[in-house]
Amino acid sequence: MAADALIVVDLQNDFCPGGALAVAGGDEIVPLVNDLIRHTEHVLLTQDWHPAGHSSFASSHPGRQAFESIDMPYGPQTLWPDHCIRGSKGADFHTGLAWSKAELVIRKGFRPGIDSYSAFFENDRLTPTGLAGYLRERGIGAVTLVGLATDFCVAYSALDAVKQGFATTVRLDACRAIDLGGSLDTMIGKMRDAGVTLI
Ligand code: VGL
Ligand code: ZN
Repeated sequence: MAADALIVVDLQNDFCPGGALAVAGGDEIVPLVNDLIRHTEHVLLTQDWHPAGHSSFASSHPGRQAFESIDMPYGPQTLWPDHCIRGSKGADFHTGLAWSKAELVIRKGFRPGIDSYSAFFENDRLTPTGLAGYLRERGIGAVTLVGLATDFCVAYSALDAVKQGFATTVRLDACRAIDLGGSLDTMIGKMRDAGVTLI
């Protein structure tokens, strides 16, 4: 029988209160996520992992502000405050997260010219991270996603997981959203339409 995996998305200091791109209540989910980790055999983590000067940072585009959208060669891209710079404190997992059980940490967003919300494909929607192949080789057929942020990295990961043929669940009670211009409602609708199980 195919196994299940829990994927904890970007539960990093910069997405928690006090961080560079804080998600409201981001730290509140840590106890529940730890509970899910305890009760799941296969645990994977994702880690947003940008080089300094990354193209998704507003600071890399003179005259542009964070949370504006720009056109990149691969399509529209929201600009963000500098965050999750690889090796920095902000890129570390939240100190309360019981991450040691994780069998894999998948890092994303490390190519200077492409952002990556999804744990499966970067924002050009073509460059794979290798996660789908890893899950298939491990015999994992179903994934449950939790973490930050609901309407960006969790949602893009969930939509790609379904497309890649994995039975996909998002535990909304163990996620928190950025909610930029209605993005939470939009992405919840997209996940529901795509066949993601929302709990
Ligand atoms: C994320 C914006 C930029 C996320 C990552 O984890 O949802 N959002 N980088
Ligand atoms: Zn990022």
